[in-house]
Amino acid sequence: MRRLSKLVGQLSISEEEEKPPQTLRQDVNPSSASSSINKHQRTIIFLGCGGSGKSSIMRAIHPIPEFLSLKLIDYMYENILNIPTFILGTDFGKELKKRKNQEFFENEFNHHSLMIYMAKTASIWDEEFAKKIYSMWWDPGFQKFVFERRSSFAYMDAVHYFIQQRNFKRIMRSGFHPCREDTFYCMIKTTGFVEISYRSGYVCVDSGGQRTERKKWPIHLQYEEGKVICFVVSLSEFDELCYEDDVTNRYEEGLSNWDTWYHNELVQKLPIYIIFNKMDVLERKVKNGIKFSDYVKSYDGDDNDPEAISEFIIQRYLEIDTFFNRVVKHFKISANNFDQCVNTINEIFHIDERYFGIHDFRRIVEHLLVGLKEMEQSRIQSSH
Ligand SMILES: Nc1nc2c(ncn2[C@@H]2O[C@H](COP(=O)(O)OP(=O)(O)OP(=O)(O)O)[C@@H](O)[C@H]2O)c(=O)[nH]1
Ligand SMILES: [Mg+2]
Repeated sequence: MRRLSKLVGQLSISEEEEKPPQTLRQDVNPSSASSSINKHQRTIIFLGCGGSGKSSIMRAIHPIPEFLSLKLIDYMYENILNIPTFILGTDFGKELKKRKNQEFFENEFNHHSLMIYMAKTASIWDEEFAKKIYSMWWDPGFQKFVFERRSSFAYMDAVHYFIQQRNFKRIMRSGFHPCREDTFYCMIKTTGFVEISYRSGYVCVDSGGQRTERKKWPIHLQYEEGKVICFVVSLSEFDELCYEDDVTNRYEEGLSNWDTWYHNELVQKLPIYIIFNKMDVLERKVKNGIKFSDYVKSYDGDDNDPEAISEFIIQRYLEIDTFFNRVVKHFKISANNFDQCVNTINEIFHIDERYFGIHDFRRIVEHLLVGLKEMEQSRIQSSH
């Protein structure tokens, strides 16, 4: 039997809750941010929208120690319950009440009994409740309902892992110790910044990617020698809505966020890398028959070809960089492939060591190019 501290709502670790595990969150104030970076160290600042996989990449290269991973167990429970709680507590719940029970659940559930069970979880998660939740998640009617409305729910990637029978059974067992995969999939929205020392002299800084968190990004974007930016982009978010407003398509949000920060003058001073993440999730969605072109109307390629779709997305991002060619390199990965993450981060640090001497020279050339472009534009305008 487990007691949960908090069930409903978003999974950010906030100040009001118990002190978060040390390495999961670290707020940095503007004055201390740049001074915390040693002059001779190499630093990657991870930026990107919420859910793109920044923290997952950090966990892949720097596993959470066991004593901290135990603190994530409650969040795993929350990941499993978040969608049912959301469904029953919002207009979806009202919609369900109107529908005949059979249209929603094919098993023995009904809305009323589920509400009672959900209310019970506010304090206790026992064997009986775990069984109910498991069979609810695997009820074909419930699965269909969630699938149809998947664009409204965050947590899908985490839930997909936690409700698999072999994982669910382990998690429910008393004395459960999370393995590396469990902590990888556990979704906790990052607030503030999390700094890890990857190797001696090599630091990675994770940031929160939700809209409110992005306002804090400039804290870490002051120019420093040895600092680079790594944008993380999800390749699989095209059929999802932003958690922030439940309206904006996340693919659109991702592109416009990239466009905005690419042109930000702080970002312009730093070398940029892009990691296109969640290739495995994109492949799974394509396999499940979800059509990219239903969501991105400008795509006229093959909806059954994840490679073609990912290349299309990558080109949309890189075309914003056509003029300046500021993106040093881009990568396509699945963060659940830990070796791939380690190789990618090593490569960024390695390239960057070679690249450094010429970065300042590039910046001078870029300024000259901007000047030339503006002169050319004003010449064209005056000749009309
Ligand atoms: N299958 C799969 N899941 C992934 C991958 N990358 C991330 N995830 C899952 O996606 C969810 C969100 O990932 P996070 O790393 O928390 O996203 P984030 O960018 O840190 O989000 P914020 O902290 O809100 O800015 C987690 O449940 C991860 O386990 C991936 O490549 N494949
Ligand atoms: Mg995060």
